[in-house]
This record gives sequence, C-alpha cells and structure tokens, in this order.
Amino acid sequence: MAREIRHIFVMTGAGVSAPSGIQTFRGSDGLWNGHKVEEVATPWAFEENPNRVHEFYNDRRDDMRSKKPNAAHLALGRLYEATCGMSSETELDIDCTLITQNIDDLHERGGVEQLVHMHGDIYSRRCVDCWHIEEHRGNTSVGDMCPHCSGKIRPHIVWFGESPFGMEGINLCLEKCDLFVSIGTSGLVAPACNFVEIAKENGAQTLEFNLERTAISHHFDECVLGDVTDTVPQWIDRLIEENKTKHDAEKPF
Ligand code: BJW
Repeated sequence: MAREIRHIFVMTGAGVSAPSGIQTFRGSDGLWNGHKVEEVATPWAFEENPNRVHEFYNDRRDDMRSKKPNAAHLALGRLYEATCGMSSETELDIDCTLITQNIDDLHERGGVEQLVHMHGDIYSRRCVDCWHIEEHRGNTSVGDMCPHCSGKIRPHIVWFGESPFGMEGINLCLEKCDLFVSIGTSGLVAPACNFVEIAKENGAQTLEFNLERTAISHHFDECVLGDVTDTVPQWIDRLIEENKTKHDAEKPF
C-alpha cells in the first residue's frame, strides 16, 4: 500500500518556464541549438573568453525580464502557500520542498517564497576568488570587480563540471519524501536525472509531468503527458482538495 503523503519533493526544469516564452535547452528550438555549450556553460569557456560568456547571460537576462509566471508557476505558488506558507496553520498537513534547475525567478514571482536554485540564479553574480555573492539585475562586464577583494566577477550559475548548489539538503529531502514530482525536465543532466531513482529506493511514489516521454520516464510510477500549464494546476487543485478534506477530518472539532 502506498504510504501517506507527508513530504512532497518537487523538481522543475526548463519545461515549466517554456510556456512563459523562455527557451528550453534541448530540441530543435532549444538554446543549445544556437550555441556550443562548451563555449558558454563551462568554467573553461569563462576562462578562455569571459566577455562572450557575460554577453550570453546579459542577453538572456534582458530576455527574461519581460517574461511572466504562467499557470504552472502560479499553481506551484498555491501549493507552496498551502504547505509552507507563512500562516501559523497551513491548509495541508504536508510539507513541500521545491527545487528548480532553472535560473529565472518565475517561481518566486509565482508565489514560492523559498526554493533552491540548484543550477544558480541569473540575477546573482559572485567573485571567483572570495565567493562574495551579490544580487545584480543589470549587465555584468569583464571590468566589473569584487567590492571586497577586487577579484573577477562571474555569473552565479552552475556550469558543466561544477557542483550543483544545495546538494546536502536535496539528498536529505530525497531520503524522506513520500512523493517525488518532476516537472518539465528532459532527464539528461546529472545529478538531477538520478533523483527519481534515489527517491524511489527510499520508498517514495514518483510522478513526472512533461510534453513527451523523457530519458527517465521508465523510472516513474506515473507520467502525465501534456502542457504543464494544464496538467500541473489540475494535479495541484486535486491534491489540495483531497488532502484538505483529510486534514479537516483529523481536527478534533
Ligand atoms: C515541457 C513543455 C511544456 C517543454 N509542458 N513539458 C562529461 C564531462 C563533464 C561532465 C559530465 C560528463 N558526463 C556527465 C557529466 C555530468 C554533467 C552532465 O550531466 N552532463 C550531461 C549533459 C552528459 N553534469 C554536471 O556537470 C553537473 N555537475 C555535476 O554533475 O557535478 C558532480 C556532482 C554531483 C553531485 C554532487 C556534487 C557534485 C552540473 C550541471 C550544470 C547544468 N547547467 C545547465 C546550464 C546552466 C544554467 C543556464 O545557463 O541556464 O543547466 S545545462 C542546462 O541543462 C541547464 C538546465 O538546468 C539543465 C537541465 O535542462 P532541462 O531543464 O531538463 O531542460 P531541457 O531543455 O533539456 O528539457 C526541457 C523539457 O521540458 C523537455 O523534456 C520538454 O519536453 C519539456 N517541455 N515545454 C511540459 N509546455
């Protein structure tokens, strides 16, 4: 029998922001289609040509500024409010951890106040020497220096060959979650593509949302095919409704 859901782990990828007009990475209209990954998303690329890398992220930041959260972001904001919101008694007796591989801020603007950006965040930059991190919403250029140690500045983004952020907390959540949900990711990039197997080994139910089957679909108990702006709000409405009833029934009065 499936165990009761007390902890949900939601991981999102580029597919959740695609309906907002932010390009995904792979596929015929993907970002990597116009760029060589190794020229812009590796530490070696930055060493060799920092100007090109800054321009790549400056352009993407400019593009992202006008984008708005879509129905899937807003639904996840509702889930956040119902499970982790600021009110002393949340609607559901469930907690939820949200992790995104995306570097945009559409989850935050959709109402999720706390989440881990495991591949970094396009509105932050850091010093390559002392790791001073600062929020920065404008452009960065090669001449910009760290205010603390005058070191070189780079995007606060995880490139290939670098360690994703928050892995310790992610591993703990993968061990304890009862439901692991993957939304809009191709399952081609490690370590995120391995999370479903870890959660499953620890007894979690697993659920995938995508337009099509992915490289990791066979690991999931259930795959819901369709646009995330339809499928995710439907799932979250149902989850809240079903669990609210349970939560109310458990109250003594
Ligand atoms: C919809 C939809 C709609 C669309 N509705 N669905 C050889 C050499 C060097 C490294 C390696 C190597 N072999 C393996 C590695 C490891 C490497 C890796 O996995 N490489 C593979 C590509 C082979 N990984 C790493 O290097 C990572 N680090 C690491 O492993 O460190 C070791 C370590 C592990 C654990 C602990 C400690 C240490 C780092 C990976 C960094 C990834 N960085 C990027 C770019 C930076 C951010 C940026 O510039 O934006 O992150 S790559 C890019 O891919 C980006 C994404 O976050 C990531 C995942 O992509 P995502 O989100 O899945 O997007 P897509 O485009 O692939 O898929 C979109 C999906 O949405 C599709 O399935 C669509 O169908 C779907 N979709 N519209 C529903 N409307």
